[in-house]
Amino acid sequence: MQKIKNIAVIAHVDHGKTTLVDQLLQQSGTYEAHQEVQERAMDSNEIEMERGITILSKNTAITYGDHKINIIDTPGHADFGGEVERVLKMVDGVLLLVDAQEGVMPQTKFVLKKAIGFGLIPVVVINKIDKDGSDPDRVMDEVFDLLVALDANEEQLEFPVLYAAARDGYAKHEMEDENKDMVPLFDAIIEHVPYPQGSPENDTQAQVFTLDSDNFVGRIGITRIFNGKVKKGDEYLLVKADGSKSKSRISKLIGFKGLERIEIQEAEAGDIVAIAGFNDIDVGDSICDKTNPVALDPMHVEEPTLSVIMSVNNGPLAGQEGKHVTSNKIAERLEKEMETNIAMRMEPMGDASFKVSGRGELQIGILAENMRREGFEFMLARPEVVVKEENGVKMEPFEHLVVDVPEEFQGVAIEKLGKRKANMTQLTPMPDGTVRLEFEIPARGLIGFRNEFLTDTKGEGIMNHSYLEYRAYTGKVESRTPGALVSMDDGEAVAFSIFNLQARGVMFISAQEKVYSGMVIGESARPGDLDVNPLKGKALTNMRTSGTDEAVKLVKPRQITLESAMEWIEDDELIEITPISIRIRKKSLDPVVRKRAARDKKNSK
Ligand SMILES: Nc1nc2c(ncn2[C@@H]2O[C@H](COP(=O)(O)OP(=O)(O)OP(=O)(O)O)[C@@H](O)[C@H]2O)c(=O)[nH]1
Ligand SMILES: [Mg+2]
Repeated sequence: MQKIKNIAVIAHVDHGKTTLVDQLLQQSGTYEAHQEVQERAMDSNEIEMERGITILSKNTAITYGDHKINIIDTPGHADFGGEVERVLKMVDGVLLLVDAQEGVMPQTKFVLKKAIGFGLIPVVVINKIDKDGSDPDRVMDEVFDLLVALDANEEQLEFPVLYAAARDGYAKHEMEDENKDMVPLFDAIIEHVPYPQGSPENDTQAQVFTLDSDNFVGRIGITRIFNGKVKKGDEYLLVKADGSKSKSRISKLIGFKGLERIEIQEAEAGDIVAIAGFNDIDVGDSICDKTNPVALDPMHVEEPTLSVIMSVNNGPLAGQEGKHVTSNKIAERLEKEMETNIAMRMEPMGDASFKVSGRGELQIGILAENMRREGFEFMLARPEVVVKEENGVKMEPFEHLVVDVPEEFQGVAIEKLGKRKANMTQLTPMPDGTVRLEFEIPARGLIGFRNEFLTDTKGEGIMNHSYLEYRAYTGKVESRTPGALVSMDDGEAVAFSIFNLQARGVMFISAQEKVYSGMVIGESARPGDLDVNPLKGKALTNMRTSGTDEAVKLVKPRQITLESAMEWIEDDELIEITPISIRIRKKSLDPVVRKRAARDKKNSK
């Protein structure tokens, strides 16, 4: 039997997981001599490369001495926490990376808590020790305290520690040791990560934890084999979470080697392979021996905490830029997403709209971004937290929030967060003159907070949060104060009017951009919406063509991105998303209807 180690690399966002995997691939000699490899090679999809973050967990395998090491790189951003949860069940050990300067962050806690829950012993890697502000001793203490707080057992508390600079390709047991290579880390993996349990002699039991597809063979399940063997051409029983069963033959078996996938004939207990041949294979399904099927526990992933209504674009500019615009097409696309993305949910709401739920704004935003790149056109409403009822009590999700701010902004940060019902749990002065403030806050209070926070801290504040738990509902939290500048006419915006409107607030549009009545074209400097006319062309006669005219100096409009729009909009607004444009509009385009609604709202207060 082959000697196998299965590990997942887990950490808070940006602490260096994918960079570390690069080095493990490189230094184990997995690449061919002439193979050209990009930095952060595992971040292979388009949005991952653009943003430099990992979104989907991915696996690879290396050979070290007489061992095969299967490695799963996981995303660090809190919104993709569901990816990490399901991956942890597939491995026998984790590398927990912690940035030697930033220390333990919200997602460090989240992922470590899950790993401890699965009984895994972490190999702790204090990473980025090359950084100027790094303080490995302090960070090491933080990790130890965290493990104690998480009720780790004796064995887990004796976790091995390495000090590393993944980017520079070395890890070592003691800070005093020489900066050389990754050998100490390879050895620590071999020494401390247990061998897989189970045996190739038992009846087959395997579980799918990720889906993939291939133009030739269709759906592929990436699978951990817990017992027995899987052989190409043999017949197995697929057992789904609901207990339903179906028999199929494995048409193709794929093994991992570095960034490559190779066809294999057979694999056995302990290994991770990709299996084709089961048409309706899903995440969480078990592949079992056909005569003695014993299914594995279906996977538990924490429920979504945030939802947003996605609907068909019904604005005046609808259908001009997108390829897929109907509710049927949108439904089909969302259904496909839900098959692979088990941390998300979708529910048709009637009226050509769907409720899409996930772990956070970024997760939903990435789905929306992928859809617009595929040619979809649709609208999104303001994200809402998923409220539940437990024993007759209304409950809402809470988050653990850490903000790092220069000392002078401590006051404003605490004040603003107070208004959003945050409760401060810790205040730590950091060596670099900043202050680290920790809070527990209703997730609702965080919607739209990032923009405000960055403005208040002149861009110097850093915030990080991650899901904590459901708690009793806290009542009203404050949201956006400035009103919207709303266009009162259809047509193309005129430079002269935009120039005049600049005094009223911050513009979102440039001259010649298409606008319509009810479209939000800027943020007002004051509270309350303002209907404005961006088409006033009367001044055109006494002006020369735009561009050559010194009189009209337009400030660059604020760039509206999908995520900034999701943060910015209020309940009575929508984001219109097409492959080309992102616009914000009022739900109701009719100014009379809006005025009446505003009056009713005022009267009800
Ligand atoms: N100074 C320093 N920077 C590093 C080191 N390791 C990684 N980085 C940098 O940290 C940044 C994030 O690295 P990634 O490997 O993408 O981090 P990650 O943990 O995979 O991030 P997510 O997958 O998005 O959670 C990159 O700019 C790396 O170059 C290190 O040892 N020292
Ligand atoms: Mg990564």
